[in-house]
Amino acid sequence: MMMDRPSVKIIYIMIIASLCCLMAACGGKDAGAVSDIKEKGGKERIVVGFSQLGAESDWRSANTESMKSVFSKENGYELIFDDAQQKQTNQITAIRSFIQQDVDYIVLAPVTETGWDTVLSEAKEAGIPVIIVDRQVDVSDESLFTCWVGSDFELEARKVCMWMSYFFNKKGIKSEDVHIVDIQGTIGSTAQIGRTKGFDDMANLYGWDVVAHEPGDFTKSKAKEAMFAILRNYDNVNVVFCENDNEALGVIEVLEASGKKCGSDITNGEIMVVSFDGVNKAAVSSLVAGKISCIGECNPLHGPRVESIIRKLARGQEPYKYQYVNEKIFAGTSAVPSIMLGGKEYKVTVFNEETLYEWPY
Ligand code: GZL
Repeated sequence: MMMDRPSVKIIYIMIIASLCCLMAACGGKDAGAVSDIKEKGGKERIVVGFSQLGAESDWRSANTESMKSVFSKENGYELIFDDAQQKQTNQITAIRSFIQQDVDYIVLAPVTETGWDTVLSEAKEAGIPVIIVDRQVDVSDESLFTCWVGSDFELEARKVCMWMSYFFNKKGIKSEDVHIVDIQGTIGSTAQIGRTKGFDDMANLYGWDVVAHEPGDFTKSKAKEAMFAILRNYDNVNVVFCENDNEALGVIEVLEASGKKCGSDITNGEIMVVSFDGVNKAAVSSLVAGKISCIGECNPLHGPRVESIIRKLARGQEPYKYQYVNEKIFAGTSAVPSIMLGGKEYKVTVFNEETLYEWPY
């Protein structure tokens, strides 16, 4: 029996309507999004648990911001963020919570190097990859973490000390006339261990008089206490090696309050201050003003680097176990255009008002 035209027409409409409903049932997302979600293990979002050690410095804040801006809902992630307030026990608790929530990846910025074996074994047992970022962990079995990305802190220190050596040579300052103190970062952190080792090795190599090491915990307040103690006990210090910018700002405050001038002319009584990070705006302004003579860059923008690792893992690829970030040397003067270290030339980036204006932090 031949169907009349209206019946055929109705069937066409029903077929097209069914196809539209089918498309809508696919979530209405374009093919790209669906394949992208498939790439992320077929879930609606990738869940990342991030244990951040604290908020002690501008570097740390920039590092947190970098992670949060990358692991956003818009980018297809759910970020579970925990600020441990400088306490390893809080980080261990956070990691256990991430395991309970069965996150897809754990990212850990460890406050110090030791004490991670047990909790990382629990994460491994749960089959959750752990990415270490910034500082490192000292564990008995390197299979307890998937990989690490961060800075070479010892190299940072060697570069800043080499800059000083070039500068002292250029100004005719003898090594025995350099009386230097080290305001250390959080004791036991990779950044402190590396920067202190680089400092000690280079000071020894060049015969500088190392007057003292004082813990400054990467904070302005602790560094002020340390500098006050140094001024009470020593009267010959003419160079202060600060293991981060926040410490350097505290040191400058104390030196200026005690009537001293911060600058590179140590032959005529100024006190040279050098530092690390290059994230704190006030510190970079002090570089331009000449109150800080040299800053070893320590780049905090690890968010994209960690995401690149996660995408590799999601594709079944194996990232490098250790990934070091390339970093520069910043100075307020062009006296030392570049340094040679380990057979490699490092050009010095000279900061001025224009650089300051464009500085991204
Ligand atoms: C270095 C980082 C250090 C910074 C400090 O990567 O661990 O900790 O240099 C921060 O500013 O507090």
